[in-house]
Amino acid sequence: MTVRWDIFCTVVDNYGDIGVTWRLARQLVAEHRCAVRLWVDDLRAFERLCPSIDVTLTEQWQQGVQVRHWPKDWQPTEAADVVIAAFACQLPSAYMDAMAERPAAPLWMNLDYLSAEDWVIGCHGLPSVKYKHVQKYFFFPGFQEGTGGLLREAGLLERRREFQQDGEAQRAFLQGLGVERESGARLISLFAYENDGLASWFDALATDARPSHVLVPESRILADVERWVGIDGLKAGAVHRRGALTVQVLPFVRQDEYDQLLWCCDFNAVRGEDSFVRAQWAGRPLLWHIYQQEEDVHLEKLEAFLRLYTEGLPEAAEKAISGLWRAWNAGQGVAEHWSAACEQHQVLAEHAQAWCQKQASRADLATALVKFYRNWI
Ligand code: TRH
Repeated sequence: MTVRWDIFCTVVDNYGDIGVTWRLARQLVAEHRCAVRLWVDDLRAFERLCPSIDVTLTEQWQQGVQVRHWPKDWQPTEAADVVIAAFACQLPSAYMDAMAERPAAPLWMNLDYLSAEDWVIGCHGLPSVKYKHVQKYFFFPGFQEGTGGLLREAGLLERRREFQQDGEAQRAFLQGLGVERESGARLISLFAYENDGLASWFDALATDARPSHVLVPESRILADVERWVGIDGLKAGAVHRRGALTVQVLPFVRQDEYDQLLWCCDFNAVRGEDSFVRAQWAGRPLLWHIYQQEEDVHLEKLEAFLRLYTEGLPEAAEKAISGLWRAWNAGQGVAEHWSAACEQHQVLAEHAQAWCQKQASRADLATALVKFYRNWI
């Protein structure tokens, strides 16, 4: 019997909420034959990752997923067998009543934000609150045994490896974005929040002996890029050269194309949650701009991840990557740290591959969710 899933997503800001839930919904359909309704309150954010979304529709099918606009004025609907509230979003009260009225209560889970902190292991899978007799559970993604794992589609690493070995496929992909890769140039993708440290990084790249080509999808960091370049209103397609650095603005691409962009680059600057995980699956060195939280709690999350990620690295490489990440997240100058990371590039590149393999040896998040449901019934 097909298991019916409802995934609820409120777009708080940015693209992580919809990015994660859209990825999960597709995987549950494609790999676990689930019937999935994805309820999203902001179809415009969704449209940026998936341009085939029609923002005027209340209901539509996309890649086997039933996408439903989550209206403020909720209309009665039957509850599914498994209900996922992504990132602690509040379900409509009429829907919670529908859950309680089912002959058999659904499995209700909160899919939490990703964190490398140790406490996650102790909380993953625990019961949370109850609504009437319907029990809610915590489901935590994570990097360690005892967590829900990371989203990773079947065959992802094989597809990535094939693409990375196929120079022609990469050239054609980049050409489609208007990018001509100069031979010998370091290719870098840059997706980040506003960051005062950007100018110091670009200065270092511009005066470097090796040329760099930085690809910047239209996003929040663009204002800092404009300041450095000295031109306002940069749009996709804009190319600026200074010294050894070429900066090129890209359009915001489809989610699967973003993967390919990461796979092409020698180094990826990413942010938030989903792009951060995708950069790890790219198997290349990365720089993470973590989502800022009140009272700087994000800095503890950054340190927790660094502790795990740098395990086994020689001291010089560990210092180089940690220094770079800390400076970037503090919005400080990164020139010195960048140069240290470049010196360690080979070690960091091998480490990125090893980390990716280690993470891929564990069950992926969609499989873990399905297993959680099977064990629960
Ligand atoms: O957009 P984000 O900053 O989202 C954030 C984080 O998830 C954060 O943890 C959360 O608290 C906050 O939202 C509310 O970064 P993230 O998570 O990387 O999501 C970006 C998504 O956009 C991801 O799915 C990749 C996708 N993307 C594209 O599809 N095309 C693109 O060109 C780019 C740059 C990204």
